Amino acid sequence: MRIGKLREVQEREGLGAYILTRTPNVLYYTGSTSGGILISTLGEEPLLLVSRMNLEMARAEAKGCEIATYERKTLLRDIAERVRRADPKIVGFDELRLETFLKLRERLEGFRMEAKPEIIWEMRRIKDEEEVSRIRKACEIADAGMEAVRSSLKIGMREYEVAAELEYAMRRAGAESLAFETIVGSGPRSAYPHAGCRDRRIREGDLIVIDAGATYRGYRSDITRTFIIGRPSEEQRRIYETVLEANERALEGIREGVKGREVDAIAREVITKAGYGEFFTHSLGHGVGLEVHEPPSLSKESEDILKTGNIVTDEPGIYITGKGGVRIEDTVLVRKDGAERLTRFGKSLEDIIL
Ligand SMILES: [Mn+2]
Repeated sequence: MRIGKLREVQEREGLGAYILTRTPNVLYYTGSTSGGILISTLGEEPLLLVSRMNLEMARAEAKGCEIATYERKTLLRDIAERVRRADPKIVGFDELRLETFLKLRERLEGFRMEAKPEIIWEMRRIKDEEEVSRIRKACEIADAGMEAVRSSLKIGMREYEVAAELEYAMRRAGAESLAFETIVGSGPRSAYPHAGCRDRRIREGDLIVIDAGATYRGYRSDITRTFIIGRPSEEQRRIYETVLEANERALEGIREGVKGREVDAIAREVITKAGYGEFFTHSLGHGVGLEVHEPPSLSKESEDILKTGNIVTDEPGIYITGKGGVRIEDTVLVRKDGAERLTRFGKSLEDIIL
């Protein structure tokens, strides 16, 4: 059980009590999407405090913990009481709003409180078989969304209409929700990495960056493809091929034991050598799981060392203001000797020229 493993880590770190407030963390350790506050102390059974509204859901879903309801007025008192009973050397927590932290610290006078999100991420970043299979399915669903784009995208459509086709196909393929708000950035708007989705109509010669993902049984996927409608210009072709090479070379570099920043450097070097270094304005990738942005990070500064079971994105891009942008992104599974690409939608020029 994951919660048992958390207690082992708590023992190792001297965290007699650990408070989890983030819904994805509560889900990870209990299996319930009820949200609430999970308090793990050494000695007693973990306690999940949920709102009255979510009590039945927690009862049906949560495993390995005692369940009780809380009232907003008495929540901090209840947490403090449980924590005090464990008499911990250190009280760890994943995340607290500043105001909550200050109030709770008052109630826990005499105890040391420490933000320790890393002990959770240490576990969450290594996906077990069940998690991998859910993310694999979320990636298949996202691929189905891209197929729908390829078969429906036409000149004159508005960006939100393209998003609608994609999202409908993902729902039909089993998405329980979107992994995040779909990005459809066309023409000059493709140069905005976070373009969102507007009412602009697609025109001949546009680059169209589409970044989307699905959630399947809590787990997410993340894929970006850039489509070109009509005959690409020489420059569009050069930019596209540079980003594709960066994406593929980085993919070849991903394996257990490699540092996040080393993989970022592989992609960055390809783009810099082609003369576009200054236009690759973000990091190469991030972990994906219950959330769409998780550790480990593939960035210039990242000291994260990749391990078997990490699932990360590989998403280089080039963005030229006024002209447009290209991003190509896959979700990939880190293995001992290499990476397995979980998003399978084609990315050669033939696949994306419409
Ligand atoms: Mn991403």
